[in-house]
Amino acid sequence: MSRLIVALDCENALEIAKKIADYVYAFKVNYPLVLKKGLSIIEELSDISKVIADFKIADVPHISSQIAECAFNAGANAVIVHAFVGSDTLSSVVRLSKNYDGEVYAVCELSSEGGKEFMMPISEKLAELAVKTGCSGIVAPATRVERIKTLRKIVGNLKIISPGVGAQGGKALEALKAGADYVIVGRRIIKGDALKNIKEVIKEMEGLYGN
Ligand code: OMP
Repeated sequence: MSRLIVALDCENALEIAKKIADYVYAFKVNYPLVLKKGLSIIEELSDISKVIADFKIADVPHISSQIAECAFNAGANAVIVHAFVGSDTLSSVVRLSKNYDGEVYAVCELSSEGGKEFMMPISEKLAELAVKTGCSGIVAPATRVERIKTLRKIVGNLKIISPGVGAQGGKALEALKAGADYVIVGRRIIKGDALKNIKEVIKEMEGLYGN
């Protein structure tokens, strides 16, 4: 099974999704796409594959769960929430997700340089919170694979999804070897010939697939 989540951060998301669906575990949609195309894009993509709605939810509990509800009603299989908002918000989104058999991923440490400033010093605590509140998994940076190793020890068998591969400098194979279950890849695949690019990324991940 594929261990690739493709971030469809582009306007021709649907066209690309149709071309590469056979090679992905899930598609991830973010604000720019949904703000341009509307929530209906989640519904359209959900006919093709699993969809992770990356709204990086970070509000008070009753608003956060309403945001998640919109995503699940549109057909998303999972939502991404910021862990730093605390246990009440995480718990309210997890509770809501159960009505949809949906998954909740908590961001512990952003893959960007800024992720080192405030998040890295507390990301182990955030990972503990994700476990305590019943999240399905966490988001941890492929740009700093030693952090994936550390966070894996805390989250046990929760899923780790890991962005920052390709355009941000991270390597898919290294992130997976460090303990990520899935890597999230955007520009490295969606810019240019997506089918050719995804095959190249899969080649870079070879050795981890059982075939
Ligand atoms: P590329 O840099 O083009 O591969 O895109 C990365 C995708 O992963 C974007 O959709 C980001 O919003 C997302 N992302 C990060 O880049 N870093 C993080 O720490 C967390 C995420 C995320 O939650 O998906």
